[in-house]
Amino acid sequence: MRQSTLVFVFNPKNQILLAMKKRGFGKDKWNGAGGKLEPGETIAQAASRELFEETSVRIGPAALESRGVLHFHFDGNPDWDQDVNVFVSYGYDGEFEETEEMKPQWFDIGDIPYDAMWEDDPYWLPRVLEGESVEFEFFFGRDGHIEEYAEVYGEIG
Ligand code: 6OG
Repeated sequence: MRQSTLVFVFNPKNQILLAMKKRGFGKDKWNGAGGKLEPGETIAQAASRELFEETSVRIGPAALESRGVLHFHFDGNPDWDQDVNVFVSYGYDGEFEETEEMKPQWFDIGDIPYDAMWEDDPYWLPRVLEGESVEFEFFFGRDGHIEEYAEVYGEIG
């Protein structure tokens, strides 16, 4: 399946960096930064590059902590299917900036805007915030809502 990345950065005030996607897939939703791999990149390199391109925050690949993977399937749109590799980081360089694609903003951990995020996020993001690694499978129906989901148990890379 197509590999993609998703990065959540935290600041010393224990706030989480989310970005409003201004165009394309996931438009008008708050999410971490991330996107598809380019040829020759490792998953962590792609996560680091996408974070910089979308928010101007620089975090090297080695400083990103892997927190598991989400397998997404879209009924009727198989080219959207993707494995989203989740990372967190508690340190960063620079200041975030709005870019053409994303409008970044810090949120208090207790104030995460789940109503304006992907419908799967409440299933796994709270667990990642607790320090866990997660692996889930989500099946989205043609109406854009979750039809079925399952946690995948086993070794998580
Ligand atoms: P581009 O295809 O625009 O990157 N992504 C999802 N994130 C969450 N939280 N839930 C989903 O449920 C997602 N599906 C994809 C991966 C798309 C970005 O959106 C993430 C990428 O960071 C369906 O390059």
